[in-house]
Amino acid sequence: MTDGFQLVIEALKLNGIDTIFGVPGIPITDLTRKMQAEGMRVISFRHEQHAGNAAAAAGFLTQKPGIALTVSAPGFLNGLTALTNATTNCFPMILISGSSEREIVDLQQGDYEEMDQLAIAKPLCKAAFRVLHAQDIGVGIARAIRSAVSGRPGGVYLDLPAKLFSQTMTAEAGKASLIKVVDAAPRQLPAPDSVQRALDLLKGAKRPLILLGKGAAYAQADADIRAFVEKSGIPYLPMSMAKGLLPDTHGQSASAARSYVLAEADVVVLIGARLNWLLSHGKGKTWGGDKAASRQFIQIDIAPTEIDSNVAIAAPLIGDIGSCVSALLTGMGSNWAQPPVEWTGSIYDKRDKNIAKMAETLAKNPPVMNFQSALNVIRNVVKANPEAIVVNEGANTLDFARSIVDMSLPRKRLDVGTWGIMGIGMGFSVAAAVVTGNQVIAIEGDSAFGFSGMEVETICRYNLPVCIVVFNNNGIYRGIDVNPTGGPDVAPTVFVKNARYDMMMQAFGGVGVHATTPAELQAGIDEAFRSGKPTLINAVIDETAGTESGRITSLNPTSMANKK
Ligand code: ADP
Ligand code: TPW
Ligand code: MG
Repeated sequence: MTDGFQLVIEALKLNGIDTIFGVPGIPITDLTRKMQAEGMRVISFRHEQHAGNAAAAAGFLTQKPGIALTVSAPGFLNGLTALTNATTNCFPMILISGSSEREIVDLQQGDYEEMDQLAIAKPLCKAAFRVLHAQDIGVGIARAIRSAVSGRPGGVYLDLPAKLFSQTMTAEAGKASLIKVVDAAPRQLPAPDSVQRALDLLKGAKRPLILLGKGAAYAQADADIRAFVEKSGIPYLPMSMAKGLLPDTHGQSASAARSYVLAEADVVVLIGARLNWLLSHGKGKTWGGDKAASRQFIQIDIAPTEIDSNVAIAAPLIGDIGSCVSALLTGMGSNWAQPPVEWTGSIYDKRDKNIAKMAETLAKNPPVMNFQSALNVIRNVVKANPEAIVVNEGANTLDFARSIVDMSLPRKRLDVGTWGIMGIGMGFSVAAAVVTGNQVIAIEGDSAFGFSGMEVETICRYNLPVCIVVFNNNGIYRGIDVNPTGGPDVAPTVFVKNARYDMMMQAFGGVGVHATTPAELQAGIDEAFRSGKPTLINAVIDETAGTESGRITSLNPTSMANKK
């Protein structure tokens, strides 16, 4: 005989899923034990949100759905933020939650952790399923996997009621009920006429630009994307998680001339990037105001309904990025004309000037460490260790790190993504270390770190090669706000002064370093990378240095009102 526990495990293993991230408790404690006994890697967290974030990052890095496992109602809700964030970012993951007795939940008779989880999850993820009978576990898991990774990837909820796990059936029937998913994310070839339309438009461009988004990083079509950029000779801009798809030092990178190219380009090729708020919706001042009217877009995306979501798209190219880019490459033939040098030359001039200016700033060593002098250290470490995975969250800490720390390999940068969400830091770090085995460096604002800080115990428990650098400026954005009433409470953005985050790490046997100079920071990171030991460096940053909301202060309601 076999039972629900066993069938869930076998269905996952049959589909190549060997790692799960979760928090045990009724009704899934035994499931986690049995998973471990069956050779799966079970990474147990302190809070479900971080297990969920780990699953999402694992999904992004591997193209296989990351699995998060939680208990009912509160555990499920704790995981839901991560599930929804994954869906928003197009990362494939499956949140599996145990649930209470259907009969009691539906009559609202007050069961242990009672909640209609399926109904709550449905509008917040890509797909949601519940399995009531052991013989349907195979189908449930197959549907969850397909939903997560096919088309536009996203988060899937799978509801497994407590009763399911103890249901039994013959081992033979159980085995026969499982499904090994064939071709879970089928290639989607673009229509030949849409390829031609895109090439015709691109051919006539005087000031073309390529924008690479995290969809392009996810697609793992690295060689073709690089070939397309290089063969076309078109300058490109990476969105933050597309950094490293081509090395940031690449001759065609327009990153350091971003505002110029966005305002001036006449034809823009979007590859796995949406025209959402991060790209000012494709219009307005960022896009050159009036010039926006004559600009034309080519958009490569797997989701047809993304097209025209913000501005008109002249040449949509629907398919998976690998197939679309390879079709463009073929269609370009062997003597594709390079873009006018007036355009590329003006970009590279501006870029080189800005890079020289930045180099001067980075070389300064102000008496109190600031974002630039600290990040200069990390920039050099990442340059020397291109395989290291950078996790990054915060406001100023995020914005400065994104522009200062160059990436040179694909999928080595994980950050706050489409929502600008705080709290991904430790979950993403754990997943990056577990899934790749590479050294991880988490560049964390002190506020950002706090959202998942308890997971340092998880990092120590599994002895993961994670080096966390907390940019400690005593608060959210800065540490200098004051309470205007003069009352005893500090301002809402201010934290305990001179906090010692490094001591949190020491509490769990990890290495804690207190760094007030770039040299101390350098020594701490060097040792962390050398030893691979869990390390937290409390980097003391000038508390006056940051700006409100980092670079997105214009989105604050007060600034919006002032602009009117
Ligand atoms: P960024 O934030 O980096 O600009 P977005 O998350 O806004 O990127 O956009 C990613 C886009 O990539 C989404 O519209 C998604 O549908 C698309 N996408 C994801 N994977 C693929 C793929 N394999 N092929 C084509 N498009 C993809
Ligand atoms: C889930 C709002 C955006 S950035 C930030 C908060 C609270 C912290 C900024 O301070 P930090 O960085 O990390 O110290 P720095 O370098 O500027 O001092 N809750 C969630 N997500 C978001 N985005 C917020 C709140 C926010
Ligand atoms: Mg801060």
